[in-house]
Amino acid sequence: MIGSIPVRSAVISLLSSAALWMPGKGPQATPSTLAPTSTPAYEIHALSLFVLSIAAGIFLSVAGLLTYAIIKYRARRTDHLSEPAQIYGSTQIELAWTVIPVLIVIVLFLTTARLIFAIQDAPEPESALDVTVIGHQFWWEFRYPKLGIVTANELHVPLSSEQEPLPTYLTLLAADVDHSFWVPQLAGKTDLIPNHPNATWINPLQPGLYVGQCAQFCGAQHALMLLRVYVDNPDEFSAWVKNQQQPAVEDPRVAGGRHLFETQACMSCHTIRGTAATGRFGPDLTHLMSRQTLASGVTNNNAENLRQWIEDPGSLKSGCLMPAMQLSDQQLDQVTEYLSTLR
Ligand code: HEC
Ligand SMILES: [Cu+2]
Repeated sequence: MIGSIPVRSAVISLLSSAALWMPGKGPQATPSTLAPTSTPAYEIHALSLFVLSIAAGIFLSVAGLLTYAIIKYRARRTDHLSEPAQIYGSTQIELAWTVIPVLIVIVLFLTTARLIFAIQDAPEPESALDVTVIGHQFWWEFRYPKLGIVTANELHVPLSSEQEPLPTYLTLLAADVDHSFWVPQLAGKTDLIPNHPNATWINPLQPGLYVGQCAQFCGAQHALMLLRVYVDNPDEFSAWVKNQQQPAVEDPRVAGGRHLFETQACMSCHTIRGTAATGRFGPDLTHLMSRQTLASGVTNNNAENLRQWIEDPGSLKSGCLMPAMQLSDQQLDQVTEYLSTLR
């Protein structure tokens, strides 16, 4: 029944999924390994297509031979019910189906190993940006040692290009348990392991927001440990850097909220540069309002959600490691107003 509707729609869906394998035009709303926009991701994508084509070749020849045998040797009314001739072994066939798969496995192994080493050993160019990524249950800390910036959950990096490469080199550390840094359009997964610094790099060639997430089960809220990477044009990036380097905004109108923050336990878990708060257990809040989301991407960053988060973090991210601080309504308003000034 070739050409009947089920067959036709199957062919169409095959073709449209083939279109998905085309390199992406830019950032995608859903993380995808099929739309790479950064050097290591391109190479991984090309390798995966190579592996897929070999697997498809194997599938087609096995399925083809199987179909041939099923049709050619199907039961017929004229069959005698006698046993077929019993043959023992064939050295040629046995050799062929041992040697060919071994060769295929060797090719797959060598091409994969070569790519892994090529990515890992890529020399870091002078122009590269260094960022230290620290995985915490259940949020990301980003430190830019040469720029004196500390931020959380939303990583900003400059746009790179073939002519002027501006890659970002990431040192990956963990504060507690294993995590895994994975932004599929930019690079392969790399784990963050306590006491074992790892490294990876990205070289994004198209601007925009790339999403990803922790890809290692690291505890109750592993699934809400989301990652956002903003690939900024040069002007945007230097404006962002300039703002992050400033100490926290001081607005006398919210002095009450600031006083509360500095006298509650908030200060022992969070840093706000220029205040008494120097805690490192939770995210740096010096420029909290420069982030678009709260608590590693669980919700939009606005006054309403911020207040709800401070009142009861578990209502947005149950099992997270920030306690509900039992503040009164008035205290909640004051602290929210204060944090809302930290642009
Ligand atoms: C015991 C340590 C601890 C205390 C005390 C604490 N926090 Fe947190 N806070 C955290 C942790 C951990 C996170 C990250 C949670 C997550 O994303 O899983 C966090 C996240 C936040 C965030 C979101 C930050 C971001 O980058 O999205 C805000 C805002 C915040 N805390 C405000 C406060 C305020 C205000 C207080 C005091 C009323 C407070 N915290 C007290 C540990 C703490
Ligand atoms: Cu994690």
